[in-house]
Amino acid sequence: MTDNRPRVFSGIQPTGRKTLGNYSGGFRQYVQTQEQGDAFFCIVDLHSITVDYDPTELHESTLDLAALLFASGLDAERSTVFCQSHVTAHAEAAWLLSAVTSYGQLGRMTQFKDKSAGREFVSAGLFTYPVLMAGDILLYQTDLVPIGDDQRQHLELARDVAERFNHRFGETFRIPEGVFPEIGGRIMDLQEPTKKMSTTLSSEQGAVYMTDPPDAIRKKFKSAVTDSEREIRYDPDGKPGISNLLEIMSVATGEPIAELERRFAGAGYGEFKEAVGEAVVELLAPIRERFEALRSDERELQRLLAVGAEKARRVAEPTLEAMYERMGFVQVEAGRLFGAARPRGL
Ligand code: LTN
Repeated sequence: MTDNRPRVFSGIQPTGRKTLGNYSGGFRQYVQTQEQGDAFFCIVDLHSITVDYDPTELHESTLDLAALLFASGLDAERSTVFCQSHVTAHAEAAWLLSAVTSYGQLGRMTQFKDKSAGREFVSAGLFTYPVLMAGDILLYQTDLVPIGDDQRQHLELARDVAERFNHRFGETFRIPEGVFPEIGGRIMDLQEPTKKMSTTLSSEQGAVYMTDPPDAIRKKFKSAVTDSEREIRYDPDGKPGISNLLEIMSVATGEPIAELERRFAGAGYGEFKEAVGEAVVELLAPIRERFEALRSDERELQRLLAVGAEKARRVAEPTLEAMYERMGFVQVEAGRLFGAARPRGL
């Protein structure tokens, strides 16, 4: 049986506590796309070593993220959820693709410039990060990549790399397209609504975390910063605080913003903020419960990740094989073995 659904791939970094912004602009899309396509969600642990990190934290955050992805509704039967480091093809593809990646283009990546600015130590990995990401996407013959706006430039580089490879070595890769969230892609900080809600930059009160307990969520919305003009109307430039809350409420309940404006016309800010808080509690409480259950069952998490890795290898390996062959490497056996037992040196 052939599968004509589009192939979907996205990567998520196992670092930092995931916020409501990550849910709204990421996890929510993943769960939706799982219904529409043959979807792969990769915990990109190899990307996380490109900046200063702590091995114990990486270990814990990787399991946290896996549990959170399943808790948010990704289904191991329908989607492939796996760790990048479990599929060695990723690291190999990155090296091969570095041959068709321009040094100049890597130097123009705004994320690299931002993350390296003023640092005493900048790893080579931070510079080649987009090559690893291109490999992630291209190994799976991906059609669609759900990502945030901040990843546009990296996706563009992946497309350039694919085209250059295809041109130089023969048609090997599909050219992927980005899918960007229409609503909820920019959830703002509750205390500083002109700044994006961020794991690293937001204050504890400014960010809502996906695993915050209900009372913490209620408190954060109660103290959310609003605007001086007392009217509940969507106007991100003039009324960033209220607009952000409207957007959050729309994400949480699925109701269009226009409808919410009507529903809360004439309501006070206090009442509105409380309603938004309740909606978010309702959204996140079941996710948190599933997260706690799964996170405390490490054996089950490991099993799910092993299933994902095996499925991912079967899809990635043939692409990697074709890359080696077309680039002129000597093949010693028809086909290579799947999995950890595959000897490369023979
Ligand atoms: N760079 C991305 C994470 C990422 C990714 C990918 C996203 C790594 N590989 C492949 C989509 C496809 C980020 O920081 N959000």
